[in-house]
Amino acid sequence: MKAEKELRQPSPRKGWRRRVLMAVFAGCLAVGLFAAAGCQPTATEPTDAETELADTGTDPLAVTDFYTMNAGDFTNTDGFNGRNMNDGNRGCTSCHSDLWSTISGDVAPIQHVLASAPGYGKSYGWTDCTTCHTFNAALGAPRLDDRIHNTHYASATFVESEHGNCFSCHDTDAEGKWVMYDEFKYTAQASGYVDAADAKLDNWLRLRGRSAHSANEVVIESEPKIDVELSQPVTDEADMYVANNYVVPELSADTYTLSVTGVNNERTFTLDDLKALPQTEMTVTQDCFTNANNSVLIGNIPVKGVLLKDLIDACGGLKDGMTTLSNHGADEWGHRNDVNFLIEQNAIIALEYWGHELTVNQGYPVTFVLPGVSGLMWDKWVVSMEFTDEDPDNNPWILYDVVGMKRQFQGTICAGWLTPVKDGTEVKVGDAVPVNGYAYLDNYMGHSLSEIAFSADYGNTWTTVAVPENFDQKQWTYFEGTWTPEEAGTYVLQVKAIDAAGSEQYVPASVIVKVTE
Ligand SMILES: Nc1nc2c(c(=O)[nH]1)N[C@H]1C(S)=C(S)[C@@H](COP(=O)(O)O)O[C@H]1N2
Ligand SMILES: [Mo]
Repeated sequence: MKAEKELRQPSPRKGWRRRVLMAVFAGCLAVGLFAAAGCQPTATEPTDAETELADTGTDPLAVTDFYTMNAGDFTNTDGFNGRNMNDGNRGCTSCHSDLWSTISGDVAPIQHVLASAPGYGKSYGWTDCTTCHTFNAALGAPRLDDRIHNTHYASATFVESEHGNCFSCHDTDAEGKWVMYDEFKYTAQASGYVDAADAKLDNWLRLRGRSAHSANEVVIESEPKIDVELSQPVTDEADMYVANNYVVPELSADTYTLSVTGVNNERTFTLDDLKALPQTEMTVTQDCFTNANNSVLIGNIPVKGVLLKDLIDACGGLKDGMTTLSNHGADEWGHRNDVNFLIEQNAIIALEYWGHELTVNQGYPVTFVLPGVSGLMWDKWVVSMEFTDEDPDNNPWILYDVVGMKRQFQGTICAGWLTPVKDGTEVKVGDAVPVNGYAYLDNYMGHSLSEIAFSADYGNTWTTVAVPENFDQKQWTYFEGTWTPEEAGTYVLQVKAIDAAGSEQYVPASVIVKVTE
């Protein structure tokens, strides 16, 4: 079995003083009041806790300086990009090489749900934080906007050495609204015009001696020469994410039991009892509900275990009138769902992933796998399953319809670039540049992935590839092939997932590629 990836350990690693400071600071964060008694700074200097939080963490900060214009991932011209855009000094990852190092250091006041370093060679960015940190509700992370502003403006590194300011992290759009630079840089507006693909604009710029089609030298290419094959490969286990909402329980095979009630013969299964039931194998994609567009909280897993239908049979069938299944995990996470829906989706009580017993983080010894539905409903460490006559529609964990998903729940309809994996990748003009990535759509309520679409003109035109009818909709669809750029310059390549039922991923996944002669 492969070693598990780097995981966040909740155990403190620093001295007592730091822990006390952290606890005080975390308490302040929790109530959101710096003026609360005991939290009020006693001097105009930042407190020790604030300075430590803002200036250290464990992330080796990249040295940036807002005063030193830097074209960053865009073509280095001494015009729009070099003198005005300043991409190299803007956005989270211009200073924090990977927000995973930031949150997995002491900067995280409590254990994060996201418990693994990003797989696939990617890094976590701003959108990986906002998926949870904009819930503003009990089920979710606290609001972070004020806190992030405070920690940056209390940091001598940010303010004094790096000359950081509002525009380090933000931009303003054509309506004058504040937006996040990290997202804005992929939009047509960042090019200096609202519609970068307008042919008149191309001419206007050329008449002024510009080589490219937009003010920021991004090449606007309709129908890019992207040539890809589609497949449904299994994910390398080392790339798979871990999400633990509560405290991880350590269950032992010797004492583990699964109690099943609401069936004709109520039973308490040991792990050996479960292994003795008929075993089924399937490959199925797990995505976190909060997977940000272009992110890594997704993977295609070979699963082995007992189908829900076979478990019910082994218990002599459901008692009359039972409509709903409530799962309970040993950590108190769990869900209630319509039994017929679960059976239709091929729900399976998993004992193995990737041909081995589950690891603790995968839910050892037993995870309830719900194919076609976001990972939050794949209850890990399941210790009891109760069939009841509750109204299955009165479900606090409603299945969201993927049409009109909030951006926080992009995971239900999502695509991402795995190659090129990072912005600013440099390639040569005329070369067949390797591209690959995934598209995925939660497969229920009639939704299925019909097409994957690519654009290199800020979404003005899309080149679509149809997903073959015989593909398994409960697995991701992987695209792999080449893109051949015919002109030097910077490109913003975009990909999005399209739903047969008419919806689509509305924030496409983008990657910036520099093409040189
Ligand atoms: N018991 C339990 N099950 C759980 C969770 C949890 O915190 N506790 N997290 C859920 C979420 S939000 C996701 S995305 C998946 C993550 O599974 P993984 O860590 O095996 O990738 O487990 C789900 N099942
Ligand atoms: Mo999740």
